[in-house]
Amino acid sequence: MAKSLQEFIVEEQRQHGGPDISALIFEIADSCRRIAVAVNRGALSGVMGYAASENIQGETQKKLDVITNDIFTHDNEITGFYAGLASEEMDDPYEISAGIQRGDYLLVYDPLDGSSNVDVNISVGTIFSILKAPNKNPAVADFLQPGVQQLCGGYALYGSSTMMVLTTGHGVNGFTLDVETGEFVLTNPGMMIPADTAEFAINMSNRRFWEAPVQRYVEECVKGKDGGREKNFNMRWVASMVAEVHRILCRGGVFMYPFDTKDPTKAGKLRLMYEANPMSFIVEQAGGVSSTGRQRIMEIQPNGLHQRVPVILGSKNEVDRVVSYHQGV
Ligand code: AHM
Ligand code: MG
Repeated sequence: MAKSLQEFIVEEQRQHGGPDISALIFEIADSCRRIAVAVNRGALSGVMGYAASENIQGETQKKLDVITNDIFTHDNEITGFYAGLASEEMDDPYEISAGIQRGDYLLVYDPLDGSSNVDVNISVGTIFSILKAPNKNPAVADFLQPGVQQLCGGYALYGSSTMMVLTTGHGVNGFTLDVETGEFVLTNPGMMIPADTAEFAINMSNRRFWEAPVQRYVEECVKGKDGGREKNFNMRWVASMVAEVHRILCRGGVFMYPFDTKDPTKAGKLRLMYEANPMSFIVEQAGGVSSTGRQRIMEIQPNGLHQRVPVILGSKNEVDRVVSYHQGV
């Protein structure tokens, strides 16, 4: 009989010890199950389109961004496990309401990643990261921990099926939601990213804004055997990081949202705390590599909750190649 998420996490905890975050993971999974329902109902709920608000990054929020943020925030707040919560969709950390017990952990999340895809019925996801809280009344600075300090990184993918993929530092495991029982079931144990790949993912429309090392790498991939590479490459771009990382976990690949000069005030598009760190934890635990091109992402000391970083992750040998092109540049 296939193992449920609950059974698996309890066993993993028993085997490896460390802080017991099993109950935190169950609640997150349950919240993602509820978000899956909201996402799957799609246009039936009348929640397609834009809300009349912008998030801290000046991006117009989709109605579902707001709804999923409310679900995830509320569900996890009331557990009493957290001293504070921080979301891509909220300017400042969310303060646990008076009357709710404050716990020992911090939760940071992007409740609906890839939300530009939601109106066109393409996969989206939730990304989350659990950190230890240094105190019960955390300030912004308490959230700014490098990715190596994460206790758990994970995502839920709302695709043709709903999946939950996570790591607590002991490998990466994937669970599929059985919609009939409401349970996540272990379907992809010990996920590993092959070291070699012939598939890359990047938003090619930004090409003129990239730095020379990424220009060089992508140029080589496009030329393939006609341009000095030993193989020809295929390209994919879903515009949902969760779907992109999931594909790479299933069959290898390299995903890049690199440094670009499109907006000189930003170093890239993706956010360190909500997107880059949890995904880097997963990718590294699956044998892959995750870098800005110049630095291991999980070693970056964050300087702000909504900080953006360049992201190059996936199959080891290809990411190593892109990183080597950055040397001395
Ligand atoms: P979001 O969190 O506002 O949805 O933005 C993050 C998403 C990633 O999932 C994806 O990799 C990227 O933005 C897509 O960007 P682009 O619109 O340039 O293709
Ligand atoms: Mg988002």
